[in-house]
Amino acid sequence: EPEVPSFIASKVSQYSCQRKTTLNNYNKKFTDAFEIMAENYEFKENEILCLEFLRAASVLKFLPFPVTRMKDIQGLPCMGDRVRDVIEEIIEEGESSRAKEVLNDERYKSFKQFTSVFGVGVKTSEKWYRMGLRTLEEVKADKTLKLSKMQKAGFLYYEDLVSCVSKAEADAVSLIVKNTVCTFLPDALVTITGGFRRGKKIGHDIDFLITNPGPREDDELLHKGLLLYCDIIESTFVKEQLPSRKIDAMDNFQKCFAILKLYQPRVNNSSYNTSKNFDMAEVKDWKAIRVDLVITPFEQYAYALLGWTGSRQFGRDLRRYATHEKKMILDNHALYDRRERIFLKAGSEEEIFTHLGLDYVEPWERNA
Ligand code: DCP
Ligand code: MG
Repeated sequence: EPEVPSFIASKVSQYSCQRKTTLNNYNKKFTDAFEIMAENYEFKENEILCLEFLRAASVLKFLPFPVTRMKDIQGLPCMGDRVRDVIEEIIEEGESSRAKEVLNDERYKSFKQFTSVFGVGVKTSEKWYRMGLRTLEEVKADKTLKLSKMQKAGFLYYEDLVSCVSKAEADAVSLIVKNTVCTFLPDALVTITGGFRRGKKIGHDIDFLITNPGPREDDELLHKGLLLYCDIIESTFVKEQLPSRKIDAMDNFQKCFAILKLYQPRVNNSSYNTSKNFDMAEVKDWKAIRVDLVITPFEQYAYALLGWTGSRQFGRDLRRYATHEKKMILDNHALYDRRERIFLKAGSEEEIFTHLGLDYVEPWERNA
């Protein structure tokens, strides 16, 4: 049988930061089911079971072959009973009845719709669901609801925002952001992070990291025009503050969850569009695109880049590894060595891996 000879299940690390995970997933059948289970637990705010399924998904994404028998997962980490039950059923039946139940569950379906709106998270969904609301149409029709500025923008540009961002759109936006930033800060470094840096061809948003070498003059950058919608979060980072221990820590950088207006060349379908009566004004020639802009001090750039490149699971495991294997605390700003009681400086991602005693993992190998 075509088994990869160098693959030894018992040597697979429980930490995804010690594995190389490309976008080449041989076990999508399984990982899709796990991600549905995980999302349902997230909606129920059951972090433990959510992480159990996300970790299992991440292990199967790393496997260099498709799982076809229970023997294939023998010795692998993160394969608890709940996970094994789902795998077994998919092997035998071709699909998971539990994942299917979730997809048909009323609460899950409502939360899935609600959280697809920019600015709506689990907390808001919970509130709407308790009020008896079930669909986005019902939410929109309820005039007693007080929507935040972010949620109003989310509904206004909903269709554009749920349609994913392509690599081509990311490249176009990248040029605009770079040009705009450089007119204010000529020496600034602008880097695409998130899924696109990991080689993904589509994403739900485009993440940028902006830093300015030399003296800090970037505070005003986000306050100058460029954006359709912009929610600026001021930096709350205080010098010498210890890294956060939270598993999904929100960082303290100045950042902006924005919606950008991307003008697109109109698709010119000459047989229809040349009509004299064709009203050009009615054709929307732009698309709303979600963009995260994160401004980082130059000394923290490497940590911010590592954190914002993700994947989320890769970041969680880096922090868990730092805490449990190295007695260090890692977040998007810094790495603190608790034994030595010092902050470890890093000018590149490679140096952070070295501080942690880890082999370097390339961005496209962080799709855990
Ligand atoms: N991130 C972070 N802190 C936050 C938000 C995100 O460290 N407060 C990190 C984890 C993510 C990365 O930034 O991996 C980018 O976040 P996204 O939610 O945009 O995730 P991706 O870019 O990986 O996926 P998508 O294609 O859905 O945008
Ligand atoms: Mg992203």
